[in-house]
Order: sequence, then C-alpha cells, then structure tokens
Amino acid sequence: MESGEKGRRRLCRILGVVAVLLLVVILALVLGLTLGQKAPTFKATFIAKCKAFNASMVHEDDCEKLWGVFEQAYVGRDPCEVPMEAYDPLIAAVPFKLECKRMMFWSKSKDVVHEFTKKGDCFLTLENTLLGSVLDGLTWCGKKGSSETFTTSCPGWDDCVNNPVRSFWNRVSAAFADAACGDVSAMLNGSIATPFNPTSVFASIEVKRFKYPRVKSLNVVLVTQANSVTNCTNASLKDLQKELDQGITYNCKEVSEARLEECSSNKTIPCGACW
Ligand code: DVN
Repeated sequence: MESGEKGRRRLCRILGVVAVLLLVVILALVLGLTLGQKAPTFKATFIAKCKAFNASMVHEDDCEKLWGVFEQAYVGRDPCEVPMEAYDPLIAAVPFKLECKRMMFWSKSKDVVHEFTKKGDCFLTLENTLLGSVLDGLTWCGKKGSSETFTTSCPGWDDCVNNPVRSFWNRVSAAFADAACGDVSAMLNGSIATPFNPTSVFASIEVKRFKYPRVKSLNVVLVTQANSVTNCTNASLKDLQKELDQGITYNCKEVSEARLEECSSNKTIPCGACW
C-alpha cells in the first residue's frame, strides 16, 4: 500500500511542477505579446481618425498632407509658445463649410451635446467636423530642438495660454464661429450657476464672432435636470444677450436632459422639433 501512496504523491508533485511551468510559459507569452504591441503613435492615431471620418470625403493622401500641415504648428517649439495663429495654415487647408441653421455650439455640456448630435443628421458641433473629430480627446506637444510629437508631460489647459492643445481649440473654435450662419444654436448647462461663463471658449471666442446679418439668431438650449439651479432668467444669460452683435435675435429654451435623450432615441421626432 505504502509504495502505492508514495507513487501517488510523486505523481502529484510532477503534475504540480508541470502546471507551474505551463503557467509561467503562458504568462511569458501574454507579456511578450502585450509589450510587443506598441501603442500606436500620435501620427498613426491622427491618420486613422482622419481616414475614418466620412471616408467618401477624405482621400488617402489627404490625411498624410493634413498631418504635415498640423504638426508644423507646434513641432520643434517650446510648448508654451504656440499661439493660436500657428494653426492658421491648418484652417486654410480645411476650411469649414457654411452650415446655416445646423450649427450647435456648447459650453460645459460636452457629453450631453454630443449624445444629442451623434446621429449627425440634425445639428453639427465642432467635434462633428473633420478637425474637431480627429483631435477631440487627444493631447500633444513638441519640444525645442526635437522633431517629435509628445503625448505626455505636455502643458495642461491652464498651465500656459499658448499651449498646442488650447491654441488648437481656440483657433478651430474661432473658424467654426466665423462659419456660423442663419439660426445658430448653443447648448448650455442649466445645472451650474453661470451657464454663460466669460472665460469659456464659447464666450471669449465664439460669441464674439457671431456677426449680423450672417448670423440671424442665437437659440440657447439650457439643459435642465431635476436639480437644476438656473433657468433662462439667469444673470449670465442676460450678459450673453448684451454681448450679441446688434441685429441678432436671442431665444432661450429650458429643455430637460430626459427630453434630449428622448429626441435622440425617437427617430419619429423630426430635426428641430425637440424643443
Ligand atoms: O462651442 C464649443 C465648441 O465649439 C468648442 O470648440 O468650444 C466650445 C466649448 O468650449 P467652452 O465654452 O470652453 O466649454 P468648456 O466645457 O468649458 O470646455 C470645452 C472643452 O475645452 C473641455 O471639454 C475641455 O476639453 P476636454 O478636456 O473635455 O477634452 C477643454 N477645457 C476647457 N477648459 C478647460 C479644459 N480642459 C482642461 N482644463 C480647463 N480649464
């Protein structure tokens, strides 16, 4: 009996060693595969997002050319010395099409506005355009004496005004506002005390570029929730009205987030009939 017992124990020990060895081999393989797959470079991400944008409108080599125009704005420069004008050649290369009545601006409402416009067949935000969609959510910068694009240790939004990301959004926002025409919409946040914040891009850059008679009206959609603290009588919205170019008609509508969600999901509600 004993020798049988010893045999079983020896077999268990051998099986245990084999299982550990197998585990080590599998772990090594997974680690090798993971480390071997380098994260795509910023350029590769840029090109892929550019090509993915409405493929019928963007051709293969357009994206390569666009990359060259884009990177010249910041590569080799101090990342706190990239003014918004550095992106002028990029705007010239991809001018915004006039989209009268469809343009939707926003402020402090990024998630809800893009949830609402993601169908793309009604309103158009900057992030639904080629440049806005390619660069949305990305971080980049250059460095003096280097031809590389960095995506880490870049200055944050507030670290310095003339950083590559903030200057890009300021420049494309200005161009997007310059292309606004007809009845313009703006989705603002009814859950904050100052829906029209003077330091925001919408206030400091975009509203200032709405010029009558190119822009006929500004329709504010104030997104409300159960805990909303503001409504269309809010003081900052009165400031917005004062800022508007003479001749532009101002409207404000309080619309619940639930209603916006209903309009997004219910295809029978026609465009512009949500509020
Ligand atoms: O009309 C829109 C749109 O056209 C856009 O181009 O500008 C308008 C929105 O800008 P906004 O009025 O300044 O609104 P927000 O919500 O204050 O800021 C918009 C975005 O700018 C934020 O979503 C931030 O981008 P992110 O981080 O979500 O990719 C960025 N931003 C603004 N202030 C920032 C900041 N990021 C970090 N720190 C800050 N202080």
